[in-house]
Amino acid sequence: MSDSKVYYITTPIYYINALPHIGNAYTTIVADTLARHHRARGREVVFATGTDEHAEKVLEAAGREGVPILDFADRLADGFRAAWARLDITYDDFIRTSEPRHHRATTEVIRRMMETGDVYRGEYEGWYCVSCATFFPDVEGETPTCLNDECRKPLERRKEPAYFFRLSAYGDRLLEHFERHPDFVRPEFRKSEVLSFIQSGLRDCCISRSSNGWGVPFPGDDSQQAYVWFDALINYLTVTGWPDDEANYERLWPCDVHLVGKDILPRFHATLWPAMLMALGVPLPRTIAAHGFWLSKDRKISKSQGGLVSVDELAEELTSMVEVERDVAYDAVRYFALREMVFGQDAEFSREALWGRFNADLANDLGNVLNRSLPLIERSFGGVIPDGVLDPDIAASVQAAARLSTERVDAFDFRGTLEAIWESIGKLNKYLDTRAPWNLVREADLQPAKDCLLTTCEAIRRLSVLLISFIPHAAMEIRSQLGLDPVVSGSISEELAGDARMAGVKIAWGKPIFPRIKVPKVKPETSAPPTQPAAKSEKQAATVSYEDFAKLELRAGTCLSAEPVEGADKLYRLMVDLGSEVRQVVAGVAQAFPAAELVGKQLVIVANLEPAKIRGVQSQGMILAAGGKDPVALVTLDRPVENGEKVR
Ligand code: ME8
Repeated sequence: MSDSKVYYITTPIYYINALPHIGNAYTTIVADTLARHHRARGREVVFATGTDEHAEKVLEAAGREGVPILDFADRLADGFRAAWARLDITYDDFIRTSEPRHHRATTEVIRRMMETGDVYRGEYEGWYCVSCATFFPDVEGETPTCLNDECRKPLERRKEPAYFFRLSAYGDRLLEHFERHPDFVRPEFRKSEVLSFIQSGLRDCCISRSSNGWGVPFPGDDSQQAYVWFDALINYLTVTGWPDDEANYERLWPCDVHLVGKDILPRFHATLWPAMLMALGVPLPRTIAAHGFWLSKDRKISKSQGGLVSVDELAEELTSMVEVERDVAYDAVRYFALREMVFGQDAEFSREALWGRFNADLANDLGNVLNRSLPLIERSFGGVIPDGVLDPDIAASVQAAARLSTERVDAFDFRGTLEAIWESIGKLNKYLDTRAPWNLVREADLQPAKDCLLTTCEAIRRLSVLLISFIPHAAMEIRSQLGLDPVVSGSISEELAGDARMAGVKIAWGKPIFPRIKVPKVKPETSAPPTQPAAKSEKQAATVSYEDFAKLELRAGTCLSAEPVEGADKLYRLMVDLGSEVRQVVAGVAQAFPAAELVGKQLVIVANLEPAKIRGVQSQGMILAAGGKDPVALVTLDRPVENGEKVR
């Protein structure tokens, strides 16, 4: 990788026949993560995305709505921009193929290729899929369907004068390029499909069609316009300012990474596009990285197949399920997508898997590290991170996560990167379990508690630097809670070098960033008719069976913090450490006990109570107290036990 040149990264430009779904969003999230990560490594980055507007299906979609095509295109392009803004996608350029700069670049490409004889006039006769915007000259049969397995729509017969690109002349040069540049297509296993496509023999490619007024006019022939794929691929050059802005072109080109889905790799990005560049005498991009599909019940999620789900919908659902900031909900979807999919392979999408990751990785693993250390610093050290000595194992595990992050991001292994970071978070949680700083703060010698809390805060600071490319808003919130500037000022290596920087910092602990979500119960397929409820209700008298009692999960938990709930003078929001997790519990004991009396006490918690929102605050359990509605005494244990221990 050359470090002097700008790191130039692109997504496919998306068709605007519908707004983006999780599939388009995934490619864009990956590109954004790469862009953020490389910026965090101190490189200048140009990240481009945009919209592919000249497809026939776009014209058809506008026709169905009865809207002028330009208005339709403007609306949809704005829709894409707005969707990416909600996801905080940090693109530097948004290219629309209807823009004059793109028409200029496409026209110039064709003009130059006509000059060299790489583009010539002929006649196209064969089949065409409108939905995939693809010609299929070789298909047999009376009414064939599209060769793309995911599409299979009926093909249209076309016979028209057309211009061709001399693709057949480039097969050997393409194979040679693959041979010489092992990183040209990533991941490695995606290459074989491309090679067999090229080895099966390349035919010249029809690159024009009769003009319908919605496309790049063919230079010198008003009856024709550029074939949508031919013009779309050129967008990557348009962004550089080619052919007019030589300085910017030199700054950006060759592109470092074209990120694409596997559907548009073999035929288009790894064959047609490099051959076009060879014909122009322009160097090829360094890498084309192709990922697999998000599937829903084993079928590709796509605009034409349905089964669509948008990131907005998912984030919206999360915010309705739990008290979580909107930006953080979007981060949770980003996290899920990057963690769940092995880059290059297909992955099944399900809401249950998203919620599972939310609870296990974000609320539990990451959330617990914060929720178990920051309230303790607030309570025992006046909110100022104490000075101490760093634990070398924890420090080493964070450094290992940083090293692996860089290596794995470079290998497009985003899941592996997150696994490495989470391994370090797991170690930090275990460290807190064994050191139990909530007990150490009761000792006469506070130094071990100080060492532990400094180690934890320093590790979180460093991990926030690694996390910021993946879950930017949550990472910024973590940094704010740590009392740091949410924006990381230095590069990853600067931020991770040197000694601990957290001693003496005043933290700003607020509330959990990722509270656990209550996962909706799956409705049974068939529900039993409500017959004969009497037998049960008769038993509702004074006694309960042992089985019923045993359903209650009572556990010991130390109260880490107690804060008043705004607008409710009887309520506290407690953070309670249950050993493997920290719970937020709303308790109506504020008038009976000052907060200081609760903090540090080991209480008894009803741990399997259905979560509920009390005065808008999520409560994940209940503490036990005597005195009914007006509590007078807390149920505590007469000697300390491990947090999370069952109470019977
Ligand atoms: O093909 N899973 O645009 P497009 C994962 N305009 N990714 C998916 C996906 C899924 N189920 N569905 C779509 C085009 N994608 C052309 C591109 S580029 C010069 C022209 C993603 O709107 C994936 O990146 O059909 C795929 O390649 C892209 O969206 C296709 O988007």
